[in-house]
Amino acid sequence: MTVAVIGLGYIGLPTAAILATNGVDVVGVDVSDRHVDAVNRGEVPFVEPDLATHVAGAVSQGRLRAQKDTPQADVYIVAVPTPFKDGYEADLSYIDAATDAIAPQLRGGELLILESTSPPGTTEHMARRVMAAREDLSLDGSRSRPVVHVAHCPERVLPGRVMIELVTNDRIIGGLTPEAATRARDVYQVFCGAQLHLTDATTAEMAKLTENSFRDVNIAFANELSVIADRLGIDVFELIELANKHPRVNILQPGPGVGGHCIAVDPWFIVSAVPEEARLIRTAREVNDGKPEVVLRQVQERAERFKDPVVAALGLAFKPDIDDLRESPALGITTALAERLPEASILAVEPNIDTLPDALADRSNVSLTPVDDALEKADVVVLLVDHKEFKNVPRERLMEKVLIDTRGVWR
Ligand code: SAJ
Repeated sequence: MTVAVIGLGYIGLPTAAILATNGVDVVGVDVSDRHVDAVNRGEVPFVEPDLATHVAGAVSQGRLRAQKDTPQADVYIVAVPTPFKDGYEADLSYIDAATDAIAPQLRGGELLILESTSPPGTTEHMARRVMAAREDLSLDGSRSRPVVHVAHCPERVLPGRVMIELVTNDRIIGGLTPEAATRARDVYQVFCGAQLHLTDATTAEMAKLTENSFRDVNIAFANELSVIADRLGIDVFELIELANKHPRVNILQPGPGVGGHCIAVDPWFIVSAVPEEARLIRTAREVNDGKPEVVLRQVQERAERFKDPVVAALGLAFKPDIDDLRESPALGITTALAERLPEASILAVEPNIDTLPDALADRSNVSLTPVDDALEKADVVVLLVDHKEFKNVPRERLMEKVLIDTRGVWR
């Protein structure tokens, strides 16, 4: 079996590597020279624990190579981005480009798996595109034409734990036909030690979007509680801790907003598909997207009590103990503080990076500062990310500071 993995990003490369280290011949395809060259050297172009060992091993065994052209293969796994187009609709152009490159390579008998998180109906859209390009083929053997099997198997691994969760997470496999689902199961069985659940393609697409929407709605509940608790003058973290003592209550944690490229994005694909019906999911998105403004106002209001205030913003990443700043509410809040408080010095503390991102680098009132210095100098301290370095700060260092702890780590 030869597998071509299209897109060597956060999901495609780990999938390619784990197939290869389990004895499958894998060709990785990517539009980026940097990614292709790095993989062929046995290197990884981004940070993910244990991935580098898998890639280096697979390349040195001759099981994994990367290139820019789409080859002939028995199985194609498409793992390309699905960002927003205008508004909140998904941009399917990367999926379309991958599909158009695969279509001419097909001979009949191949399996085409879409892994990218996608709005309902995308797998069918992809199959229709293949059929439009290749009228000599079919999806089910009709009119005696050779079959191309098409399935959707969404990724559900947590960044930072990808190499573990690829093996330990159950997977949902949706076939356009039952045979497509069965064939896809055989592929994932190569490396996945958990259960593989078969269904149709649209249910699989919705399952993925539903998982992330569930988390988003539950974080929105916690974020709304944080605003309510503030108004009532009580501690939201204590409130949630106490409510969670009930055997059937399990509230998530509030924060400065929801970041990353999954939970803040995927629910909109449901809202765009069924805007009338998806009322709670839309509201949850709005609540979470509104939380950075709540934090900003709290900081602004307190900083304005000082002349030339020094504000320490602890954390820029979208979640703890990673260097990923994409869609990060902490980064957004720090940038807006620099803009709204031109007289203030903003000390940005992010132990996981060496240089400030572009959004902050040009601002004369922002500097990347070690945590100790920032705590020494600051009048106002806003904790935005629960990095381990901040949890360990001795409490006496925080005395006489104005504190805004959005994650409840210093309670
Ligand atoms: N967050 C809170 N409060 C919480 C939990 C999270 O404010 O109680 C915030 C985080 O700080 C962060 C955001 O939510 O800003 C998202 O972080 P996360 O750790 O919940 O999730 P992601 O985006 O890293 O990964 C999610 C996972 N989905 C679910 O847990 C349902 C992962 O399994 C998916 O594979 C991934 O999205 C994806 O690629 O879709």
